[in-house]
Amino acid sequence: GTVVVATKNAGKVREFALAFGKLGMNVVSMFDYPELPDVVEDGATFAENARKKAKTVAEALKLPVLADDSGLAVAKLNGEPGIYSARYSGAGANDASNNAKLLAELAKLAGFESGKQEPLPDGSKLLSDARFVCALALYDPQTESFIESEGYVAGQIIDRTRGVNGFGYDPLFWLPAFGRTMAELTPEEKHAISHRGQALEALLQQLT
Ligand code: ITT
Ligand code: NA
Repeated sequence: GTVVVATKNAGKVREFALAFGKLGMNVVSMFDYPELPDVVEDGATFAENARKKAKTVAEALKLPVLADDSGLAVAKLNGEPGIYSARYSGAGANDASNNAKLLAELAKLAGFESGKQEPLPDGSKLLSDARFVCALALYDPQTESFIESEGYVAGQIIDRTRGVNGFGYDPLFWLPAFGRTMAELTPEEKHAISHRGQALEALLQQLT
């Protein structure tokens, strides 16, 4: 079968295609429906935004639709950028400008640090605890009902980008258990531990 995912994020599309491909399903995204307008993400939470994206697109297509709202919460930034992760660096934001903004915000705090953090072997330093959050919502317009889930992964923000896999903040997201950033994991490794992988597993549990 086919799963419609209400996203215009190519990184998310790749990850859902990998996951659903293993289940023998293929994924279509908003790249396949260019005529549909963008959904305004004005919710106060990841879950609210995911529900709005899923319901809006599902009602337009008259098909069940899955949506993902996700982001990065950085402890030393009081949980920012959070639900504003995609637009952290302002108008025209992209992954590179958002990563630069994150390092700039953490650099502002560096003067207050005691310097107790030992550098890693390559000289890099870990700047803050952080976690990725993913809220999924599947809306069925026929039954007018949602199935929802959330997933999380804990890590730390490293002071320089490492790795080329994944997308978004992955090159700055250090996983102590791997000794690598999320962008240094293979797609399979990322899916096995990521916020999105966890959320998808929880969603599938509810469907079976
Ligand atoms: P859609 O709303 O069209 O799905 P989007 O990119 O605007 O695409 P979000 O509003 O959910 O999606 O914003 C999520 C942002 O959080 C995304 O742009 C990334 O910067 C970041 N993010 C989410 N998941 C991530 C992941 O697995 N790895 C790295 N960064 C991630
Ligand atoms: Na969002």
